[in-house]
Amino acid sequence: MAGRGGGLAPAPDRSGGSASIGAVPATLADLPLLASGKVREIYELGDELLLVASDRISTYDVIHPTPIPDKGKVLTGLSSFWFAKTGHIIDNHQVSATDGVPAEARGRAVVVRKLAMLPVECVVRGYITGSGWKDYQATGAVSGIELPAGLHESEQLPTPIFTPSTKAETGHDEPIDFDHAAALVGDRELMARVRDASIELYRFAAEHARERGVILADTKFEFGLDAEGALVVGDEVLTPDSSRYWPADGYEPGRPQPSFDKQYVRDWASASGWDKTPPAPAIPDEVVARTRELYVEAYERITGESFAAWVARTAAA
Ligand code: PZK
Repeated sequence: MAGRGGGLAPAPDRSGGSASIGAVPATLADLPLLASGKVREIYELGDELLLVASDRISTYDVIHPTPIPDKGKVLTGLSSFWFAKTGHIIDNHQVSATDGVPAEARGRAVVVRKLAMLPVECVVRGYITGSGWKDYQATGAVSGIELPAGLHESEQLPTPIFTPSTKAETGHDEPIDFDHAAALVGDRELMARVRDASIELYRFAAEHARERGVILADTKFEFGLDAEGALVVGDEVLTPDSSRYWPADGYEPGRPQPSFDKQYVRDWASASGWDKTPPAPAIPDEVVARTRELYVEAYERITGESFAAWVARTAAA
């Protein structure tokens, strides 16, 4: 495999300003790393970007040293599925899951258009849980939206609500109200379109998932403006990492619900005696295997196609 270190090969020429590069880069190591998140990376790819999902998993906000095989492919396949299904609601940044994707990243990476990202996290909640439940208990409201009295933990809300938050560089995102989000974006009319698109995407996905036995409790979107100034949804959408998916079977308001994908790891991690501060413990083989199965099951339930079909569709020639 071609490495970074040899110093024999010249850097690929990415000048010229064409919309896409000619040859597919051999390896990720050949690409400039633009940003690294807890579980994924973004690389420069000529005038476009390569968004790569890893197999890393976090519980209680800490990354475990043990990967979940195929998790990155499942998340990329799910995001790609939703992008393809929701173009009637809003345009998205995805260009291709094949053309331009290096062989080693096939299935877990997509080429995307560069956007000017808006500086807010666009959360939609259909159920009251997590930090929303905490805020509701403390104040009766979430992101400035007053909710009915007497809601129970994990209860479905009368209507989905838009609860934006700041994008914290480090630490946790802070909930903000619509006015604060509009001020950060600098355009109230644009922010209203972001809110409406977010709620419409949530409604569409939650209805689709519910027909397949899965509750989409809440989700987070990121939007940007493309080269023409058009509003576009970016990042990954409606994946288990950006959303709370619950099995509909056994749903019962009044308590926290088990996560479709991560509950097995969380339960094991809790029982292990780990105090939930870094470093996270290694995950035993049987917990890894069961969790991988749950990710694959989520893909297959939601998309209605085999996970093997996604892998085959995106494999290098
Ligand atoms: C962009 N992020 C967050 C995601 C990370 C960080 N289409 C785009 N254009 C410009 N910037 C971004 C995107 C997208 N998506 C997204 N940061 C920049 C992020 C994944 C890994 F390290």
